[in-house]
Amino acid sequence: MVIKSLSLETVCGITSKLPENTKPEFAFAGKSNVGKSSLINALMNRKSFARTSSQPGKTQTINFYNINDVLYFVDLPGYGYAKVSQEIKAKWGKMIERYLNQSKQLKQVFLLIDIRHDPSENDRNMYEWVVYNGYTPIIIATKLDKIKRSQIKKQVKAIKTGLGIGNETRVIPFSAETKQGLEDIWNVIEELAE
Ligand SMILES: Nc1nc2c(ncn2[C@@H]2O[C@H](COP(=O)(O)OP(=O)(O)OP(=O)(O)O)[C@@H](O)[C@H]2O)c(=O)[nH]1
Ligand SMILES: [Mg+2]
Repeated sequence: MVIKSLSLETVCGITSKLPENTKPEFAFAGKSNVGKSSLINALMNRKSFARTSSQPGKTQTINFYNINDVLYFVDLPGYGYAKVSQEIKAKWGKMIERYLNQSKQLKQVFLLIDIRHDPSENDRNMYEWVVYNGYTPIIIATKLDKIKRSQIKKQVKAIKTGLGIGNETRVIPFSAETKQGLEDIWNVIEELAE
């Protein structure tokens, strides 16, 4: 898809009302610092339209990016950020839950997991949550450039085992640095956006 226009259309905080969009939405979930905003930037072909940071916890709102007036990318707040209080964590959780539960336009959830690490308890909970709400997430194994080629298969398998998923769930290795995997992700989006 050629990006002709994009805008950060809606930013939702803990208490905000969620937008009732009429175009398909694609959501990106995952631990803080896993690379959600970087993936969204890669998809939009921009360096830093979605704010990224080496400090985890940057995206603390649900951000809706309007792409070409055709679809939305939804940047969800990262979980598992240690420096945030239990109370705030619980509120973010509720906000994500509310979104998964209420969105009428959500077509696909991409759950991002760092390709170097086994899924955490939080990752498993997020996976279960998405499934509970009736979606089959696609797993994006991020930071592909950080491992050797020879390790990819093993790490993808570790992610599948860690989440307890079978071969029906897709895992797409991706690097925001090399853009490997980007086309596969765009293909999924374009197919579902029709
Ligand atoms: N080497 C490498 N670094 C990456 C990749 N993707 C993201 N990063 C880096 O990881 C850090 C976090 O990336 P973000 O995209 O801000 O992560 P996020 O998931 O949006 O984080 P929060 O907004 O805190 O939830 C940044 O320093 C990025 O440059 C990748 O594919 N390869
Ligand atoms: Mg972010």
